[in-house]
Amino acid sequence: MPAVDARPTPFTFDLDTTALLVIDMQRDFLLPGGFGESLGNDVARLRRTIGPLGELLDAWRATTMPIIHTREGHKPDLSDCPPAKLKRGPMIGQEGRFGRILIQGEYGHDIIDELQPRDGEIVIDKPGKGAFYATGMSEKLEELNVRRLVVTGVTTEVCVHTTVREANDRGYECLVLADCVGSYFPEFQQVGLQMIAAQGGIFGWVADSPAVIKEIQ
Ligand code: C5J
Repeated sequence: MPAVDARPTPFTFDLDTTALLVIDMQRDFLLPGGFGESLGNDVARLRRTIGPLGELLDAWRATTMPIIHTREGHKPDLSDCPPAKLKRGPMIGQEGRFGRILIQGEYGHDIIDELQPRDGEIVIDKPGKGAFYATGMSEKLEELNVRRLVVTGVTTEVCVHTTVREANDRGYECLVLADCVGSYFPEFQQVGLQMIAAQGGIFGWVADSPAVIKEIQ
């Protein structure tokens, strides 16, 4: 079995039961002038993941292992957006530079051009932070016989963390790639990654993408 040099211990996986998860690499979060930036965030902190993630996708696409992309967002009538979420995120559904913010079908809701899903890759739309809540994620992973997830995307302390915690509780082993996950807040990036691998890997493992690429090429 391939073993990736990871913290706190090597991460072993096999090509039959491992999938790549790419979380919320959406224009609303990553494009200059978009939703994320309009909240006062520096999108460069997320955009640093695009290069490494592109290289990882190139290597992963040469294998038979599944690729699952997620997108955070809501139906145009916001019927799947809990009032509490809307209260703390009043811009959701409002008209932004790239269409209605975090609304399915809008330009800003879709995945950035550089990392657009290819034919045969799975796209899961999610109304929450976690990729398991109110989605078909569990069923899809069962169908694909996936037991391990290599996790990438944004943002580290929000949707990546929530998804890794959900996956951990469901028995999946998660390897989070530090150079392929991003936060608007450098301190959250650092601590968020530390939290995953602390206490013997309480939520999973952490590594960098070249260590994975080396094992799958
Ligand atoms: C946030 C996400 N930060 N994808 N979403 O609201 O992390």
